[in-house]
Amino acid sequence: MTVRIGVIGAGVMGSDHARTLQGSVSGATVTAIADPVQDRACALAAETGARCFSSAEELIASPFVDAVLIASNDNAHAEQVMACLEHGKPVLCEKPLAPTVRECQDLVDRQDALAAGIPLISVGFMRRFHPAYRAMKTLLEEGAIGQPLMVLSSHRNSTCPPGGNSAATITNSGIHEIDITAWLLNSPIESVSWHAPRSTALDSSRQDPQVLHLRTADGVLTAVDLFLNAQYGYDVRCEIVGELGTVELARPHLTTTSRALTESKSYAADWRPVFADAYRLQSQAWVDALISGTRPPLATAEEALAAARVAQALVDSMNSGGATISINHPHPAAGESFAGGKHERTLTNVR
Ligand code: ISE
Repeated sequence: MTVRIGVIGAGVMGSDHARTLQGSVSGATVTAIADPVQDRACALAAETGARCFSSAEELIASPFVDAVLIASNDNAHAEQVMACLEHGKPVLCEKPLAPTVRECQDLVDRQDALAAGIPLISVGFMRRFHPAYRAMKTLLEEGAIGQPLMVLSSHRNSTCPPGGNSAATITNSGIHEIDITAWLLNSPIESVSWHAPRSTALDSSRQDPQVLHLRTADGVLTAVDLFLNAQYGYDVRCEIVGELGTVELARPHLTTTSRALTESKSYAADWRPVFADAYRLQSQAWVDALISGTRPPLATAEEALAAARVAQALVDSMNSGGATISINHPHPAAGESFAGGKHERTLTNVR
């Protein structure tokens, strides 16, 4: 069986997903591309052997589309995912599922009301498929570094496109750190605070860098620096410090050059080369599940809702000068579905 996939969005990520699905994912074929900029949709469609649409709704309704991958602007996600639910089509939506808690909640509620058996919504928190993050999680679960105590992470883009603001830094980029932290530690984030150092003069649209503090239910404290105009390259770091040792993500260098008595390492310009395997493995896992009629092992709508609640709390902290904000997760939060683990401490116990 081959799953006929329609890709919404022919920009940077839509193009990357379409090429990966068409060229490197078995059991998948890209049959449709939609983008409001029709020329862009048609150019990508010609490259991948698909039809092009200017309307996402038409693509979702098309009889040539069995499943939909959404890589459009974040603000368009909720409406497009809702349309997939109404057409009963499985959808892999790029993170964030939607920028607001309200929209994520509406999607979770609608999916629940449809009671389709296997949930239709999967969310593209692709870091969960990155081999190095997976290896770190396995080492943690095996007790290699004892109980984790703190996590030190960095998320640096070389430059950031115009059009965002400080909140978008959290809902678009910080959301990865929110999801991967809860997933790695297998514990939901229960309180956060937001901090701002001096801001770079190179971007007047937002506070940059930002520092996020995330406290999980197990009492681990995570500090993340988010710097979207770091200039020197794309750089993601993560070190977990435990009672017996540490485990660290391998650095994302593409090459090391030795020359003239000097060793130098090159960075990627953006995340695509760094996470290429993760994107491919995630899409393959999704397609495999669609073919076998099983639950896709990707992030769920409920986990994306939990991440949106944490992002909202960080924005609230930002708007209140860095106050510590608690989060109540009415749904199972990221991490809990992986081991069904119970919280060791409630927030009131956190010192
Ligand atoms: C982008 O949308 C991504 O998803 C990248 O993984 C992330 O590193 C970047 O900051 C986001 O803008």
